[in-house]
Amino acid sequence: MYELIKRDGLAKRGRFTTVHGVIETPVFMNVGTAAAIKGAVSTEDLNRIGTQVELSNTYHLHVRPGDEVVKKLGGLHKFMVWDKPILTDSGGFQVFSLAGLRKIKEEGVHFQSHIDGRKIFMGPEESMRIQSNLASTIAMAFDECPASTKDRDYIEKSVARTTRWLRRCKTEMERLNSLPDTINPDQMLFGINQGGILEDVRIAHAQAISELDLPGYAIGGLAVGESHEEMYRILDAVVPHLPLHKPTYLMGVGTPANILEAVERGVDFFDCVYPTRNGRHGHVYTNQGKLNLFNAKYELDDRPIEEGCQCPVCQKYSRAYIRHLLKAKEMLGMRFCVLHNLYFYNTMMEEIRQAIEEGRFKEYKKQKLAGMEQTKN
Ligand code: PRF
Ligand code: ZN
Repeated sequence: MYELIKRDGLAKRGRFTTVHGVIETPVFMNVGTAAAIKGAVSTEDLNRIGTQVELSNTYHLHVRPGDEVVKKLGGLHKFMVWDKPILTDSGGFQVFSLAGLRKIKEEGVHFQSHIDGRKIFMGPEESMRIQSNLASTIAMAFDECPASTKDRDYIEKSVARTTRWLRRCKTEMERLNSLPDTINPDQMLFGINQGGILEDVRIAHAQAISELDLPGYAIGGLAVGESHEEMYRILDAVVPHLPLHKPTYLMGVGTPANILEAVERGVDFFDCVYPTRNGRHGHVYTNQGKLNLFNAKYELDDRPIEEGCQCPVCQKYSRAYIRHLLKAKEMLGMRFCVLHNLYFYNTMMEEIRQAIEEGRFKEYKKQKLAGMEQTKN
């Protein structure tokens, strides 16, 4: 299913074939947590700007509208009118970062909904059942992402439990895929590597989960408060211990610079809220750095966000107009910034793929970073 097309140093140019179509890697997955890209961007927009994968969240969709509702409506693809691949995160991370009072036990996690305070229990089996109801292309394993401040003893115990949870996820997913009323019987399960910033724990865990022979593996527990250098050090250590001929996914990362560094170390999949979140705050990416469109200096600037950008916004609208929309709190201002930013991220991935194919990734990375470092706010 994963074809390694080309290597340039450690960087991988891959092709991952799914029942919902092909994913060319390295790829950026566009975050639509609650089956919506924040900033009033539709799946039609995603298609228009040439994106490949959408990402949603088990926890959010379980709380609202409910995965049973989505199942009754034919699954997430039909519900949000998107026929390309969808990856769903397992809920593990969101439970730890969002939910109120929680208690972690061997069977799973007891916690309170961030919407109405209702008591919820989620373990590996519940997460797999919810993701099976959503019928995403790729389901993520139910893991614990321990805080970066936890000590070695805690991390080791947590990682061992995450491994036991992964075996339960695999068993449950196989069972669900064989049921007659399952919407996507080809749903795939990706394992998640954890271990904080302890290289030895990370490597042992990567080896243990690789034995389960899953179709892909993620690296979780990074970009949670450690420095960029620590994150790169962990990637240097762990990526070589994950299967070369399967996709590697770095969860929740990151800035364009983080993505370039991780691609160089062999990562295939990324997701991050930055392009959508920054766009909603009027921060837009360009090859000359990030702009804050609220800045007074754009009041009379009739140029597009970025000269030469082929996104639907830059074809027509000026910085001055978008600045006005943002200042007037018109939703259209946010929408324009988010569309441009998603286009920027997805186009960067396309440039990365091209550069790897042509064996000039290092050069491309250097030039891209040099441009973006001259941030002119
Ligand atoms: N686990 C899961 N989802 C995640 C993470 C994780 O560790 C992260 C960490 N950056 C983002 N999303 N399941
Ligand atoms: Zn643009």
